[in-house]
Amino acid sequence: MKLYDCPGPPSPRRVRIFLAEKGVELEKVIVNIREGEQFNDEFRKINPNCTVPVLELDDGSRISSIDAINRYLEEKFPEPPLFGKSPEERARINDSCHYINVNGFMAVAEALRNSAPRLAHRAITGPHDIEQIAELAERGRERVVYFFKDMNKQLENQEFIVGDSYSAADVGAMVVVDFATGMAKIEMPDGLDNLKRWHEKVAARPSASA
Ligand SMILES: N[C@@H](CCC(=O)N[C@@H](CS)C(=O)NCC(=O)O)C(=O)O
Repeated sequence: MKLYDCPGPPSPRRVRIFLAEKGVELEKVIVNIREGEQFNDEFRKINPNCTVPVLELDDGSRISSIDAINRYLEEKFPEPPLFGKSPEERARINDSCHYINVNGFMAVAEALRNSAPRLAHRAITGPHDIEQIAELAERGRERVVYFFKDMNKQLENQEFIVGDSYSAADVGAMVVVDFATGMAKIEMPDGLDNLKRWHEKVAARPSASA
């Protein structure tokens, strides 16, 4: 197996943290997306959608959606389980991962990609140029604040995003919070004490620096 990776952006980080939690090291190929290497002819053959990460399997096939990559890694390296130990837990974690992708990750991407000058004409990842819309950046910022508040409420009576064990949902939510407060410069509102407590705890895990 081989991972096409790039240090910095949130999506490859979700896979690196997942691997670190499993204690697995993979061969890596760095694709520097700040230098535009995702658009090279060579990389387009690997992923026509021009995004990282990409996991190349031993049979030569490649997958590029984070949840598909992490679920495949879970099957290959089941310990420690990060998608739950029962069909019910797995369903709740998958449900949460979907929510985090749609309402967390996509909201931060909407805010950042519709406003950052370096992403002009690049409002959506992929091979096609798509223009920025300033109103979408504003809407994205509002959605991120709702996401913070929703996660804070979810963490009211539980230690982790889904129940009492660390899971793929915590990996996804932590990366979204860091993406929002870091690259997108969207501050976490005051008073979200559950979210802050949870973030301090998950960010202190050694895997967070992967
Ligand atoms: N396919 C991934 C998303 C991958 C993605 O959006 N990667 C970003 C980095 S975080 C990328 O490669 N961006 C390339 C670009 O901005 O042109 C998923 O399942 O959500």
